[in-house]
Amino acid sequence: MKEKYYISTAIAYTSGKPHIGNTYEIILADAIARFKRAEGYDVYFQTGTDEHGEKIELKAKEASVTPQEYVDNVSHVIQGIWDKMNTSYDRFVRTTDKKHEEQVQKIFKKMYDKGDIYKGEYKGLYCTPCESFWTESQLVDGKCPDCGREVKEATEEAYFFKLSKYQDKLVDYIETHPEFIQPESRKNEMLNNFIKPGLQDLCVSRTSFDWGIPVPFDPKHVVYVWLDALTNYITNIGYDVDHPTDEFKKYWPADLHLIGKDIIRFHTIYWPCFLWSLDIELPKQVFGHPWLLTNNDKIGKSRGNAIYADDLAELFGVDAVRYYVLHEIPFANDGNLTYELMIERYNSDLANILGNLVNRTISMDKKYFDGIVPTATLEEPLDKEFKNTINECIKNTKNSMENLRVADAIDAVFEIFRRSNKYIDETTPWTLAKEDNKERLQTVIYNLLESIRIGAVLLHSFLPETSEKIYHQLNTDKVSFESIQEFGQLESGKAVNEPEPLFARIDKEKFLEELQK
Ligand code: ME8
Repeated sequence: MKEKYYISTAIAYTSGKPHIGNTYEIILADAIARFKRAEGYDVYFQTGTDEHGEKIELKAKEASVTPQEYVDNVSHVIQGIWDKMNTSYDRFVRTTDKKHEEQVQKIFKKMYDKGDIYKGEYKGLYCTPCESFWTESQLVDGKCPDCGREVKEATEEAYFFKLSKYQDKLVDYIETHPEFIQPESRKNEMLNNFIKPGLQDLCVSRTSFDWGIPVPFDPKHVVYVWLDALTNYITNIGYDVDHPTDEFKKYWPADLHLIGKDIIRFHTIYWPCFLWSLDIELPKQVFGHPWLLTNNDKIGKSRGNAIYADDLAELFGVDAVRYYVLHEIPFANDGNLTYELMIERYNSDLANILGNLVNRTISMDKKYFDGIVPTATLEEPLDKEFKNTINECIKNTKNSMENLRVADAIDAVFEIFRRSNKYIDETTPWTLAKEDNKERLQTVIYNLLESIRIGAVLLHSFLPETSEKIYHQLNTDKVSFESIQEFGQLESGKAVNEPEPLFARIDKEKFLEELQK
């Protein structure tokens, strides 16, 4: 029996097309899911779209379509981008799925019957023309931020969830489960800034708009969008209030909820309390990844600086985009994206370090051995050091992935390619050829081909397409993690395929000029 591993991303809002920052998350999750599969886990990888709420209702109105038509279209666009980026999710879920909606209603009812949801009054500042409640801090010059008119104090009937009931349990849980919130700095932020100062009961229904799941026993209310959205993690793997399915029993608790740092609060405060209310175990870990900025600025559609993954993929190729975002966003700090940086990384890492290495090595094998993979027979002390470094890199990649340090992991893989380039400089195969030192030349070329194969096997989780191109050029089907446990599994005597450039160098000036146009 393979051990299961359930990983999820946030479900993206269908208010508009997702930018490269949102897309980073699915690529990050994909790298983790692929790596876990390669390690032998039975992976279940879930993503999807979050489709209810007032904002979407308004967007649909602006576009003169029904909310359902609006979300059908945007959800389709989002899934298209996830597919374009070659992400290997197992299920793409939508909160407008009937099955999900039914379960959310049952969940709401169960919490109500248990006494965790009660009817109360929502007090706030109300703008009558906009039919909206605002908090003091949302007002602009004391007036409605949408229409600029006066607001007045008002109360509205609403349902509340007893968050306060779970406060002590939550503090205790977070303190005794240091792995639950990652990175660690976020854990302290949640405890000290949000939970310990006191949890207030949460308003979990709205009557000011319609585009939501109706409260089953009081349908003029719709369920608060975060209660609806968070439960996607269980409703789509067969959770049922009355009869949890085998699939649910198999995959829950989730091993990892991968989300952005701005929504950690919802996942580590509301979500645990909702689950406890349903008598369900908590997910094992919530990882709040940092953000991707453009020109060191927050990406926002309204700021006019949104960059989209599909546009970048047209310009640079899918794997170059995957490489950039995975490599440039460290574990706990925001990353930055500009076209200049993207071109620099592309040229230095992908075209030079990786592309050149593969091209030179296969070409040398063609030139010196007619493309036949030679046998390594004349080892020198340098080779031992070389192989040790490769083995270290394998270990470092695995350790980094274990700790979700994906940027470090991809760097460890590239260390294999860097070390291999250095090995070429150290051994100078062209001199060996000139000196007719055939045995040594065979060994050197073999070691290089084998290190490229090992690198490609590890690279597969991050840049699957590139990795498969390398397998093809090497003409090898030795691509499992078992096959890299020991150096030397590439079969001698087989012929490699034609070398083909993996990444053509980009002329930065010309490229930026074209882009301006
Ligand atoms: O928050 N860089 O959806 P969403 C990296 N529907 N990640 C970013 C980012 C950036 N610049 N901007 C946003 C929602 N994200 C809810 C989730 S889950 C039950 C409901 C991340 O479309 C963000 O943190 O606004 C979130 O994890 C994901 O993109 C989707 O954001």
